[in-house]
Amino acid sequence: MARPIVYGPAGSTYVWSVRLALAEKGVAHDLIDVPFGEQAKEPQLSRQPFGKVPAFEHDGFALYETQAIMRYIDEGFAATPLQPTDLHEFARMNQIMGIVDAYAWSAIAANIVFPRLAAPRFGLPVDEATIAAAVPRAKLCLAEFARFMGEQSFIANEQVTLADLMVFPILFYFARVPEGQSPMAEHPTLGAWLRRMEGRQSVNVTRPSGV
Ligand SMILES: N[C@@H](CCC(=O)N[C@@H](CS)C(=O)NCC(=O)O)C(=O)O
Repeated sequence: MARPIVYGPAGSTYVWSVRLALAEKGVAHDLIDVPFGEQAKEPQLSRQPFGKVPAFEHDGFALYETQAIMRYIDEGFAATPLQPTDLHEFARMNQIMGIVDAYAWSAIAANIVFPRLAAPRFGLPVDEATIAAAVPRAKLCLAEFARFMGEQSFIANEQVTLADLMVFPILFYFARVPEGQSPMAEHPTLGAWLRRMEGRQSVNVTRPSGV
């Protein structure tokens, strides 16, 4: 069986989530970089017609949309399942993944982390107004993640699920920008979870260089 291929930059939160799912399943993969600014151009546009990363390929089967890719990986490869069998935990995992797509990625990754951390590296101005406007929603996302996690070890239940792998890259970066410091401190259980996640082998082998 061929190694899966992930297309996208290692630093992208969604790319990282896909690679974490592969690493959690113990599946070696190839990463083909799509540098910033190239995602809406060929050849990436043929892989992901909406001009985003990641795209994925396995045994000639092409797929895009992070949630679909992560579910493919979990269903398609052996090793410990990353989706709970308990109905309520399964639903909670799905809900959290939906929150990432609908609210957390845009508030935290696109509107705070990107302008604060990445824009200066690309010679772009830091959009302070966008950052400030996104903070309340970012805080709400954290409050909800902390509420769902409660006293559990991971966000949807006692084991790592796809929800943890989607939330992790976003909070990893958020904890590293000034706007993330006090919201993260308000939720010590999230800080402890972040440290637990950072200790996992899957994180170590996929961690983007320079972060
Ligand atoms: N719905 C897509 C979203 C992917 C996405 O937004 N990726 C970001 C990088 S983390 C991206 O490609 N941004 C570039 C852009 O919006 O132009 C998925 O789930 O894969």
